Formats: sequence, C-alpha cells, structure tokens
Amino acid sequence: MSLSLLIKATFSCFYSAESLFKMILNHFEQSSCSRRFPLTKQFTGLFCSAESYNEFFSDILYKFLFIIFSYYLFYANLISMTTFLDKAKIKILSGRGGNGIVAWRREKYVDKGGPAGGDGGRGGSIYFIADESMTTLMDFKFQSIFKAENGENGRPKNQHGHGGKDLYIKVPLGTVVKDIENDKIIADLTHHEQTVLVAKGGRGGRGNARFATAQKRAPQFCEPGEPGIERELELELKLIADVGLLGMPNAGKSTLISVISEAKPKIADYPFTTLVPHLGVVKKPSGDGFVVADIPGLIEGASEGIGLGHEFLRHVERCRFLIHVIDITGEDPVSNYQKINEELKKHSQRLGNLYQIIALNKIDSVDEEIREEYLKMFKKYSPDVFLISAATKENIKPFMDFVMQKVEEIPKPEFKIDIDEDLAAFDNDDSDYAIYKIDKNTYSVEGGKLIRLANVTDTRNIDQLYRFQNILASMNVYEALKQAGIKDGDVVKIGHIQFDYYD
Ligand SMILES: Nc1nc2c(ncn2[C@@H]2O[C@H](COP(=O)(O)OP(=O)(O)OP(=O)(O)O)[C@@H](O)[C@H]2O)c(=O)[nH]1
Ligand SMILES: [Mg+2]
Repeated sequence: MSLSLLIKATFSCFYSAESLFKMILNHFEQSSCSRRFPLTKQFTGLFCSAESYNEFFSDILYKFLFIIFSYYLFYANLISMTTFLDKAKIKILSGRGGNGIVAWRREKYVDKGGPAGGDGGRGGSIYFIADESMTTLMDFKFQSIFKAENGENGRPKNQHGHGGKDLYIKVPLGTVVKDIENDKIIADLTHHEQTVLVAKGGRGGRGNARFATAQKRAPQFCEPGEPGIERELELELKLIADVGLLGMPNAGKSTLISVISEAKPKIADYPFTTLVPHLGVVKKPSGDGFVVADIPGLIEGASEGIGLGHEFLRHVERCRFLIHVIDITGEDPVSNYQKINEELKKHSQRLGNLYQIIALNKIDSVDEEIREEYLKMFKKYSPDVFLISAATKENIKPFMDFVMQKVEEIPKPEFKIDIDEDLAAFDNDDSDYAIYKIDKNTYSVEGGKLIRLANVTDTRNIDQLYRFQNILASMNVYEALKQAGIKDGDVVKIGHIQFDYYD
C-alpha cells in the first residue's frame, strides 16, 4: 500500500466522519451553550458553561462517541485497503542444474568398465499462470521471493539426476509483468490458465561418460550444473471487468453491485466507503456470468490525484462499457455527471469515449415528478438512462436486462500491450562474444556462449581448463584479444573465470 494511499485513507476517514460530525454539530447548535457562544460553537462545546449538567455530560458523550467512531472508520478502512494490492515487486530464481559426476563402471568380470558418470538434472523453471479466481496481488505482499527447485546431481552407472520441479506462480487476470532491470514489459496475462515462462531452469552438467572419445577414453572431468536465472520483476494489475461502475462517492455503486452480484463491499452513508476496487460476477440466465467492477467514488479533480478514484481508473479502462451511477437525491446531479465525465476524459481518451449507461439511483427517496424531470434532463445526454433504486431493487430487473443485452452486443476491447521479446527468461543465450577493456591491464570477454562455457567449467580440474582454452582458441578469442591490444601479464575475465594472458 503506497504512502499516498495511506494518507488519503486517513483524510477520507475524517471526511467519512463528516456526516456524524454534522450530526454532533446539530446537537451543539441546539444546545444552550452554543447559543451563548455562537462563534466558538463548533469546537468549544465541551468548555463553555452548559446550562445544566445533563447537557454538559451529553456533550461529552457525543464527543467520546465521535472519537470512537472515527477510530473505527480509520481502522476499518485500513483493513479493507490491506486486502487489495495492484502493484508488487518480486524476485525470482529458477533452479540450478544438477552437477554431472565422474564415475566408473565397476562390475564383476568387466575390466576397465569405462566412464559412467551421469548428467545432472535440469533446474526447475518459473512460470506465471493466470488464475481467474484471484483478484489482487495481495499474496505477493507476504511472499516476494520465489525459488524453483534445483536439479539433482548425476549418479553413477550413467544415471541422470532428476530435474527440479517447475514453479507456477498464480497471478490474477490482467497482470502485466515488467523486467525491472531493463524496464521491458515481458508478459500480459489476460486469459485463464495462460502461462508464461519467466525463468528457465539451469541445464544439468554433463557427467564424464559424455566426454569419452576414441582419443580420451577415460575423461576425469564432468561439468557443474548451470546456475538458475535470477530476475527482479514488477507486477501490475489491471483488473479485467466487463462493466465498470463509477460515479460520485455515496452514489450507491456498492449497493448496486451487492444487489446484482454476490460481491459484498462495505456500504455506508458517507463518502469514500469504498477504498479499493471490488469485483462481482453477475449471473446471466444462460448460466455464465460477466464481471462488474465497483471502484471508489470519483470527485472533481480526480485526474489530478484528488480523492481515491483516480488511482483505480486504470482498472476500468479495459471494460466493455461503464455504468454511471448518479444519486438523484444529491445536489445538482447533472453537474456531478458532467464533472465525472470531464475527469474521465482527462484520464484517457478511451475512458472519455467509453459507452455509458446512466443509472439514476435512489428514486425511492424522490417524488414521481422529480424522477421524470431528471429522466428527461439526462435523456439529453444519453438515450440509455434508467431510473433505479439499488436499495429497494425497484426497476433493477429491466435495468439489468438492458445491461446484459449490452454485454452481449459490445465486444470486449482488444488491448494490445507491446510485449518485448523476453530473452532473459532463457539460459540458451548463444550470442557471440565482444571484448571490453575495463582498465589499463584488464580485459573482459562477454557473450552468451562464452559465459555459459565458463559457468560449466570447473577451474580446479586441469582437463577442464585445457578444454576451456581449446574452445577459446577455436573461437579465435586470443586473436581478438591481441587485436584489442592485450599485452603479456594483462588480466582476462570471462564470467567467473579470471586468468593472466601470456602469448
Ligand atoms: N434511499 C436510497 N439509498 C440508497 C440507495 N442506494 C444506496 N443508498 C444508500 O446510499 C449510501 C451510499 O451507498 P454506497 O453503495 O456505499 O455508495 P457508493 O457509491 O459505493 O459510495 P462510495 O463507496 O463512497 O463511493 C448508503 O447509505 C446506501 O444505503 C437507494 O437506491 N435508495
Ligand atoms: Mg462504495
């Protein structure tokens, strides 16, 4: 949870308590002490001389209740906020390959049985898998490091080690994965069970049996397993809902989603009750369902970061369409409607142009003429206006029939995020090498092939060192070093191997 959100929660909590505060002020207004001291009536009710002890103590009681209520709201809001997370940073490490081994075939009646060291198993790879039952990245708050199993070392009698188990990390639909090191987007998981490989396990090292040749029948060396891939990734969630519910705080969005789906967000008679998005599945008569998102209320200036809603607008960007919920018992519903639309336009062109159904809510609290008046007024802005009452469920059925029809009609927008080719997920980087002069006497040779060769070379084994040198020679690395100006005694670095150069 970001600090800014926490601060906003604090403010919203006090803003939330506004209605209660008003109630208490009403109480003070009616009490005799505020009549005596009108200028200080809002804050000094406790200290002015009350006409009677009774009144004095009821003032104290009100203040006490107010403080308790404020704390309750604050903590209730914090708890609800900590159940949703839409950004997370994680570290992943795929499994290391098992080492190959040096072993010999030993059997009765078999003389000089030859090399029989098995290969190490491959390390486990790491995948992301989209899971429709998840709606938040909250799990990553508690676990941010993921490690796949290492491969098993090879065994004698030419037996290969077991491969490490692959690790599948579940993420919600709409998760975009970014490589922090190069800022590249490497995956966008949009379908249930879509799987993306993000770190392949290291290869197992080869046992000595694999190095036997006609000339060298008893190789004394084997390869260590290749290391796994370590990456730091950023996950960002863009919820994928079919329909987005938005409107001013207190308009009745959460009440509506709780009526049309199984979702049970908090509902209360104060603004900013909803602090994080909630998803609900609306069942269609055909049996399948569509997903509706209730996002926190928007206020004027939301696109500049005022209020909470703006933080979550990206969650409704991928919707088929929006339901704009308007409280017709509030002050100037038309201007509220226009303000929200302005904010949507400022946020993004797509959101500004997204089709909206207008739901004029709370009709149970107004007269028939006012309902009709608003209906006529809003028809000027959109043909699809409905008078509803989420609380009494009046007109909810025809309204939802229309919503379902629109869900059928309006296709899910195709969101193409440019995904970069993710070479870093694999350990088969066979790129050619390049030589860099690090300082006066040090040269570094870099390139996928050579680094991998260095990774599987055990420098304590003389046979392996010869092999390493032979491969360097066959790849003309020494020639290239000479051209780069290397002198006798200079240091050459290739991966973890470092040696002095002498021609
Ligand atoms: N009379 C009446 N009250 C309603 C209706 N719908 C919602 N309310 C009340 O309006 C208040 C606000 O409802 P919410 O559903 O929490 O509003 P919201 O739009 O989710 O508000 P935020 O989460 O703050 O953005 C609650 O007290 C509801 O009981 C309705 O149709 N009629
Ligand atoms: Mg709400």
